[in-house]
Amino acid sequence: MQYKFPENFWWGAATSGPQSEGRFNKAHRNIFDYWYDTDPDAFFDKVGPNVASNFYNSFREDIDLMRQVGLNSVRTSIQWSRLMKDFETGEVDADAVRFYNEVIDEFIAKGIRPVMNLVHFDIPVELLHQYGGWESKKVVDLFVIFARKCYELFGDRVKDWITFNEPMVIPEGGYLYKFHYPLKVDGKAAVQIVYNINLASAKGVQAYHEYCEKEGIKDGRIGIVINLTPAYPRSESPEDVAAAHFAEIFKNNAFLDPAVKGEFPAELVKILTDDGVIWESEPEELEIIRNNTVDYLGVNYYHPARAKARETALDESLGWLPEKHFEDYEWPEARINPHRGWEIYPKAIYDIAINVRDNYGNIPWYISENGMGVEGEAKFRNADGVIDDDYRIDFIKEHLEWLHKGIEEGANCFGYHLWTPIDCWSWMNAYKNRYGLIAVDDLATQKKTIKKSGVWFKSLSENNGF
Ligand code: BGP
Repeated sequence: MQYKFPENFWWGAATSGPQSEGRFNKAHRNIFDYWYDTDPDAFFDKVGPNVASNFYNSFREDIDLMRQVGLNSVRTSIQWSRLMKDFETGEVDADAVRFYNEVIDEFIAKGIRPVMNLVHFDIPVELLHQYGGWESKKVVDLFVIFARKCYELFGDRVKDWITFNEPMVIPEGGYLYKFHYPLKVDGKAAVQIVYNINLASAKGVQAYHEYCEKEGIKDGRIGIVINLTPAYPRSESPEDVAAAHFAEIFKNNAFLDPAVKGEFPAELVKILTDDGVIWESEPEELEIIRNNTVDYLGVNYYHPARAKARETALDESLGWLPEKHFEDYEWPEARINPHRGWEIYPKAIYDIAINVRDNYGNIPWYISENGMGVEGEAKFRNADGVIDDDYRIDFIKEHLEWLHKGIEEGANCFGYHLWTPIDCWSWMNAYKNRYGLIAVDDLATQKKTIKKSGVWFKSLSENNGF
């Protein structure tokens, strides 16, 4: 064996409620449910979240498949729009409580550690329509009501919590680049949302620590999952380096720094102030952010960013955009995943490991998502009906080699989660790109088959390396 990982390493996979459960028996609609109901054409093949991978109905079989591919930990999310009957009073939906209780118990019975996330891009659509979603601090307070309920209901068994998955995607998708509902372009709102979500996450951390204190729970912890896209400059010229630096502090540090260090990067605050788009903040909120940093960190890593000094004019009519300070650069040597269009650059995982080691107090962290989306996977099915996805095995190995190097050099990384256990529904792309260790062979029948990578992942997990 060439690559051995630390003891008790998490070998797992991640999914989310909206992408796996299906909309069965839901108390409310989230923004994706609503978007699909009002504009199904926006989704690949017009496939929406109605069935997803049917986890609501087949969670026992699905969790058994997850056990069969060797997962010792799995992250999913509790849907706000399923759990809460009344967002203000905190009244919960009885069927949702039953469902999440049974899911959590089933994971534990199968020897899989459940990692529970609270927001995976999804908020109940009423909170968007009534209050303006994350633009509003009212929604921050309603989030705390939801978070508290989750801890109270499930915190006796769930010991690993996450406040938000990839919080930056919320302003990017919904308020800058129009790939998520509400499909706005409003840079100032996006910046306020960055702040409000940081505040919500800190309040969620605070509420969890209070809950543990009250219940005498000593082994619980709470973190945040951030999609880190290290930004590499086109050249060593000061202009390109400054552009990449801005991309880095806007895309990554705007969440990483408050979550881990309790403060926003001063340089970012200055630039946003100079640009006239700085968020509205109160001293007591900044105090909450300062005093409620996370216990651990999840890092989603798919691809790096590459930046150069801006050369082409921005469309002024769009108002302020972060791209004022950089321009995306297409590195000619980049290896691109042709299906998803994302660059494959495994070394960035090592760079992240060293950055967290040196600049973030070597906080405990894990890779909470990494993976390869492939279109038309059915063509790789062999005579036995199994998808021969050697490309996925190679992709994982390459990333693990760099992660291993980081760990050997002192990175405090305790696990690796693949996106995703079972092919699942993806936001706009629906079922176009498949990521799972387990295939959904047919969306209509929901027949599921372990892929070659699933068999390999089991040996990876059992051997604690490869
Ligand atoms: C991450 C999200 C996941 C998942 C994944 C794959 O950003 O946290 O929810 O969707 O990306 O991306 P996609 O489904 O867009 O191909």
